[in-house]
Amino acid sequence: MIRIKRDNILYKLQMWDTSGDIKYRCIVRTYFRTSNIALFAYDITNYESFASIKEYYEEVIQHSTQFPDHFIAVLIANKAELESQRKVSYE
Ligand SMILES: Nc1nc2c(ncn2[C@@H]2O[C@H](COP(=O)(O)OP(=O)(O)OP(=O)(O)O)[C@@H](O)[C@H]2O)c(=O)[nH]1
Ligand SMILES: [Mg+2]
Repeated sequence: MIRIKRDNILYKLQMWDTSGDIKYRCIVRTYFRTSNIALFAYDITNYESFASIKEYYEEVIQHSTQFPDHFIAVLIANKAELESQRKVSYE
């Protein structure tokens, strides 16, 4: 938990690193419900990891019932140093 105080308002930032594994799906859902932001990371050398983001995104949007109008989704391209093995184009 990170606490940030700005203009006399205290913001609490709490992060969860959840597993992409299907067997933890039900547990992971309980975190979506009260979250404001989701970070989706894929591996640039693994096209399947990129293609599967859509499914995760829809799952998160569907279950983020508390803040649906203010939800922020961020896409992260990981393993960026492995440019020579890239399988996901910039399109
Ligand atoms: N080359 C490279 N390898 C990375 C990078 N980030 C993670 N890895 C490697 O990728 C593999 C998988 O990383 P994890 O952090 O276990 O991936 P994850 O998505 O959190 O996996 P789960 O928690 O099981 O869903 C590991 O061997 C990491 O060392 C990166 O930026 N570059
Ligand atoms: Mg992990």
